[in-house]
Amino acid sequence: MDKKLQTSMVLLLQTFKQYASADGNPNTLTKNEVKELFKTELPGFLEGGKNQVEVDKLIQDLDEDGDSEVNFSEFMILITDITCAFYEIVTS
Ligand SMILES: [Ca+2]
Repeated sequence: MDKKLQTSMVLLLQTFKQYASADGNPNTLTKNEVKELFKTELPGFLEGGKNQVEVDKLIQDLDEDGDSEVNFSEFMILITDITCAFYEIVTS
């Protein structure tokens, strides 16, 4: 399979856009959109977004510009962190 990285990048973009478009600003994720994304795309992570306190804390940590929503750059930081954590597990 060629172009795995390119395919992954397009999927990241499409996934972000899909959830960000649900509500309000189509370029940012609200708390509810973050919860939906976790529940569907990362089940098992933060118990699928069920723990509101953890979701709130995560958004607070991610939200570098302080607007209470998660933009694409902030989303990518999260994905990078999670992917690096997986890498540690897989290679240890
Ligand atoms: Ca939105």
